[in-house]
Amino acid sequence: LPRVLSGIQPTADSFHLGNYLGALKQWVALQDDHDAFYCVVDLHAITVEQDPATLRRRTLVSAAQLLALGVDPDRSALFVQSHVPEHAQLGWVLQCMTGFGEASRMTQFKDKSQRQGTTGTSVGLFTYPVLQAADILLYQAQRVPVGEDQRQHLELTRDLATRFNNRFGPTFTLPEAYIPPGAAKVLDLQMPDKKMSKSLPPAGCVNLLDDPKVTAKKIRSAVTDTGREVVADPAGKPGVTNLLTIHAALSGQTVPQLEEHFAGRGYGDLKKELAEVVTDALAPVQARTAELLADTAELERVLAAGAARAREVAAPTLAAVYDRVGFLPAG
Ligand code: AQP
Repeated sequence: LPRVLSGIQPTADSFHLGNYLGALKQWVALQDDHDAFYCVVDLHAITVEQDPATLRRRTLVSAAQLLALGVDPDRSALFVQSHVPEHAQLGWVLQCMTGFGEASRMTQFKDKSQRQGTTGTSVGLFTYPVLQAADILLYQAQRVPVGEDQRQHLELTRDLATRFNNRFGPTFTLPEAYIPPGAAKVLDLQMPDKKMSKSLPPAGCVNLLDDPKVTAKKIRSAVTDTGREVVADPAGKPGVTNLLTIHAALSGQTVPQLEEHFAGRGYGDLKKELAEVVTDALAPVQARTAELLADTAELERVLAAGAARAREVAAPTLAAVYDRVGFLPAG
């Protein structure tokens, strides 16, 4: 089976619709015909300042949501990144092969460091994409399901793999980004020129664990565009197009079908129906997440088994890397 790997940061109390439709939905689908490795990337989470108790809680909440969304631990290894020390170990080797200028060109770093300011920006935030490359290359993953915003990091990963292979001999599989055609970039409901993100004000971001009333209010208040017709037009009507894209991704209908369905009706109808579609889709996810968090024993068992399985694959990759770069065997 082809191998797939992806990760998500435990940096919020809930994932949002962008995370789900851009990435996590594909995580679930790919399990059917892939050997899947999925991780909660807590090492990445400390690239910005964290509160220890909050990080611990969010790591569990993240794992619970992944299971509730349909990640199946019998078919996929679900684990916490810090439980597999090979990530940090390979990360260091790859950092030593990354150019300073090359890392400086990453747009996510430019955006995030601007928000943090120079004193708040850690070196870890700068080398984040290199650790992400290590996450992927350790597992010899062929596919990486991510949203559009991750395309540049995937390119860096491929460049580093190629560089290593050319210099030390074939070691890493070259991975490809697996970006969904429909909802690769879910937009913020208040600022539909930006991707939905937990770092923007909460009104524009629909969280999977939001109360249904809160979700309905966020959707009702979504910024729409001038005009009245419910039609997709990414340049002229980004807000309405975004609502249609979310609807289509969750309801399984196509955007043209939805345009026909809403013909002669206004934005208010679209928002009302979308709120129902979203809250109906999220209700079982919320219930299952709560159940898993009420007694975390099962969750902890799943994560321990996932880490053991991950190490079976990660350890031989790291051993080959250490050997090829010239580290003396430990004996
Ligand atoms: N708006 C989005 N549309 C589509 N996909 C998205 N992803 C994130 N936002 C969108 C995808 O979600 C996965 C998890 O990414 P992450 O753990 O790196 O989270 P993030 O990108 O940090 O999420 P945010 O909310 O955007 O956080 P900030 O504001 O801190 O940058 C990835 O596959 C990502 O593509």
